[in-house]
Amino acid sequence: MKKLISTLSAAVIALVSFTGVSNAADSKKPIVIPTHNWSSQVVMAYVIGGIFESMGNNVKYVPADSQAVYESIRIGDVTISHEVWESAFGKSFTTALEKGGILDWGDHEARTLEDMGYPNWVAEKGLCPGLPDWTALKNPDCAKNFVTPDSGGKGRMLEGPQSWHGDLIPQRVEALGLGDLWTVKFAGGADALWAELAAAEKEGRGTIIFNWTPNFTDGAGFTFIDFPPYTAGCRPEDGGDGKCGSPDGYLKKAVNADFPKTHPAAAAAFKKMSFSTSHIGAMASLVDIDKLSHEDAAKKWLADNESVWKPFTK
Ligand code: TMO
Repeated sequence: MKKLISTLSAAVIALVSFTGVSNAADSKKPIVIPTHNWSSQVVMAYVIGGIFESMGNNVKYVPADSQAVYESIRIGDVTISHEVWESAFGKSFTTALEKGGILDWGDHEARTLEDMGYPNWVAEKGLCPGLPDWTALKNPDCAKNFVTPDSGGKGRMLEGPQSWHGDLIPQRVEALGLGDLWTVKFAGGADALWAELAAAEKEGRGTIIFNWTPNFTDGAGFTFIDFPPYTAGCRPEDGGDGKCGSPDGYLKKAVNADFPKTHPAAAAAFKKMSFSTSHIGAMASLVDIDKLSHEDAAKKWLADNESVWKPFTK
């Protein structure tokens, strides 16, 4: 019996040390979290950093390009990405995934849409009858209500920074035969999109901007244009003709392949993390409506939502 017990305990010790990954403490080396140039992403960076810190981890934040970050994760300069938006970054993410060194760490509950649209008062004022059907944009009487001093007499659409989608929207406008009536300008940053909404309303002119959901505008009367449906391969970068809108997209998480080994507890918590459309909309609202700093927004979100995030750490 004694022999059996000692054999058994030896086996248990061997098993524990062999599978010791789940027992090992997280490395004290900082988990590197990237920050990009839209509000929910930055707030969520601090939210997730705060969750990791509550588990005893060290974190570091680095500003990063939202396309190049997947290569940075792959080679280990950045540890995680917590908002991989399919339409904007799916291609860069998939390219890194195929090279190796980065892992798909699952989806948030929220689904995403990233596309051109307009505040509802544009439709209510009758500035472009037929919207949200994209074919309404073929009408010159619509386009003329969207002219700005810099648009050369065409209707203007305001795209986000070019780092998000390159020439996706100008290509689409051309592919759909709208190039004679519409021109696309790029905003320097997200704040310029929100400033454009306010300016257009004040001036009583139409406006079409790039926007996305989840965002603070979800409850605020914004409508996305219905372009021809997205299908796999429809974009020029995938060999298609570009005559398509954006996908009903995923919102993924990704990690450096070593993260589960160096920080097993944090990696397990991050795998469980899943935020909903309303969680992410609230993170953006705290900055874009309530005007808190990103850090303060994250602190407030964590304090108000312990029942959401504490279970991720268990
Ligand atoms: C990546 N974004 C949320 C700005 O569309």
